[in-house]
Amino acid sequence: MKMMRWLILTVLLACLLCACSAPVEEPEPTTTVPEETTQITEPVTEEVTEPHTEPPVEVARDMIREGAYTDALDLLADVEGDEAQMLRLRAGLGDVAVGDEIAFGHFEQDNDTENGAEQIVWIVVGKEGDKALLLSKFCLDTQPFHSKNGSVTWEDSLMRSWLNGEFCDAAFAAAEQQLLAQTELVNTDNPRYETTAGENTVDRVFLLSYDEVNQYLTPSQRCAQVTAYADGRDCYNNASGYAYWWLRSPGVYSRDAMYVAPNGEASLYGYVVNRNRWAVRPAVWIDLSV
Ligand SMILES: [Ca+2]
Repeated sequence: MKMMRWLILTVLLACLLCACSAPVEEPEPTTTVPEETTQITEPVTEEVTEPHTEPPVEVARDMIREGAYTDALDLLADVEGDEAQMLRLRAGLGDVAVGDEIAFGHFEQDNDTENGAEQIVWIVVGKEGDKALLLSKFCLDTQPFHSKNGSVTWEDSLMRSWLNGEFCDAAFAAAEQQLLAQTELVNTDNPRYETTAGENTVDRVFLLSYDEVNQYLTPSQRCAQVTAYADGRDCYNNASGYAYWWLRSPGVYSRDAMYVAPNGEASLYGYVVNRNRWAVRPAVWIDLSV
């Protein structure tokens, strides 16, 4: 029995020693297993382009610049405002080429005021850059060049103030007037009699000068008939309806202004400025840029 206790004690001791000398196992490094996450990625959205919000007038302006006049007119059909109206007018003129006849503005012509004023027909007689020189196809009215017989130049003439005042307001609506270019007119002296033409002027509506007739008009374009309205106002015209129409250049004396006769010849001698049966054939430069 004593022997048995001894044996048990020995075994226990041995176990204890064994336990103490056993290498301490390093703890397994704890590896963190990443939780399986469902990554919520933002849905890839295509960059949404804004709907075309450029104002119609700006789109129409580009169309006109590219010559797409009909498209511009369609786009502007229901657009209100002065700018849209001006662009409609410009698009309505289309390609303006020398030799074309175009309708622009209104003036009484058939001598029937009850049906309103008729469209003015213009001949495109010149073009420089974005500007076109228009000359009325017909003699639209009769007016003296100046109110009284005396020395006068284009600058101070009644004709100039009538054309740029009463006539301009009657013939062109506000949007149409926006197309009229303020143009510096070169006023040259009479080449034969050296009568002074006075200072250059800046005008929207004017009479052609002698030099401009020679520069821009074909022989047939120099002959112009009167309208029924001008005829009704006692504007002189021959059996075929052709009139004498004033130029802004001075004649033989400073009390005279040049004119073009029914046969298309310009008179350097001119006629006294208060002559009241000579015709008015207005000219304008229009600005076609938008
Ligand atoms: Ca009428």
